[in-house]
Amino acid sequence: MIQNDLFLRTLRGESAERPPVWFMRQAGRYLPDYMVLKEKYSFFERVQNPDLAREITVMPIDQVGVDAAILFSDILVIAQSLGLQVDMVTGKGPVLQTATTQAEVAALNVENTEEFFHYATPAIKAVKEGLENRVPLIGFAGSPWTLLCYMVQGQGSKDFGEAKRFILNEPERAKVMLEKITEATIRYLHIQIDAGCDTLQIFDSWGGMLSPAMYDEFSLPYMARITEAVKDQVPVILFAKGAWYALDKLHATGASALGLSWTTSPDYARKICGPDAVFQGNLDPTTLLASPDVVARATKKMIDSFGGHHHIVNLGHGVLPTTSVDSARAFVETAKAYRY
Ligand code: 1CP
Repeated sequence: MIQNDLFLRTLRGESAERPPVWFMRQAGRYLPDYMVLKEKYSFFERVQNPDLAREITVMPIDQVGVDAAILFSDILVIAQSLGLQVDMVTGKGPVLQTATTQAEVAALNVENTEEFFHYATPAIKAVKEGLENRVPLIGFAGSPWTLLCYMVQGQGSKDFGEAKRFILNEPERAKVMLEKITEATIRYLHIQIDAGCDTLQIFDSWGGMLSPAMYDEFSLPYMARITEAVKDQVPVILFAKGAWYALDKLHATGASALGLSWTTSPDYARKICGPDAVFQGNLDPTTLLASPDVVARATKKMIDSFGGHHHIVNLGHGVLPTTSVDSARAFVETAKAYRY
């Protein structure tokens, strides 16, 4: 049994004395002790070595006191498992081998999933040991559309113009690719569940870059398939950043909670999804660049705006690398001191 099960109870729609709190990208980026490990080991060593994965995943539990842990890994591991080279380049971010031609898309190998992820089970088991049943562990994957963005563009981008050109010019080939990513993702999530992840989040970080009609065609069906494949085993959180127009359809997938970015108001989300929906979010991450007392006031106001129930406190996107540990703690402590 997990000692602090506030997060799991909230995901089940049960009432609670206060909202649970964790934040996206809490396991890397801003903690000084993480920076030391980052200097010493490559990114994929940190992901694949069970001792390093445990140390990094548990760090924010010990140092900032969040109510849930998120496995240290990256969404781009699915691109690797399908056979593409991924390099994390210091100062630049991820650089990927791309797949756009018919032959390159045909070569993406779903059958390699279990063999590629041989490291994941020992890493997750080590993390669970390190957590000592204190808080639940969140496993995760990227959405197929967000993965396609990187696999076509080859790196991060402001507009993912190459990825959009690809789905416009080659919609059928794009769908073959999205199918393959979906299948590999479902297999990988089953590995995460079997190894001990208590819940899963799907990051559709670039969902909101699509028009509503394009979202219905190129992202939603694959998010729905993934949710359907795992939701009877663990609660699923869908975070489609900026895709406020799809909230009703994302809710209809049967996911346990929906993540909101800071551009979506809780009032609007509750109106669209009804009073029983559970939401996660949605403080603007740049707020944490302010001083701790400003952060505390803004966090309290944000929690108030969710109306006193069915809420998981989080940011509206990942924590920024320049965030101070004191401001991150002010965010967490404000949520922990809150009472409904
Ligand atoms: O060595 C480093 O520290 C490199 C920075 C880094 C880190 C810490 C990358 C490269 N990935 C990660 C870890 C990571 N990524 C986690 C682990 C848990 C945590 O930090 O709490 C998670 C959940 C992710 C998810 C992820 N990776 C997303 C979805 C969430 C989001 O922020 O939108 C995305 C889009 C990525 C891609 C990625 N990986 C790394 C970077 C710098 C990026 C963004 C690239 C870009 O588009 O510019």
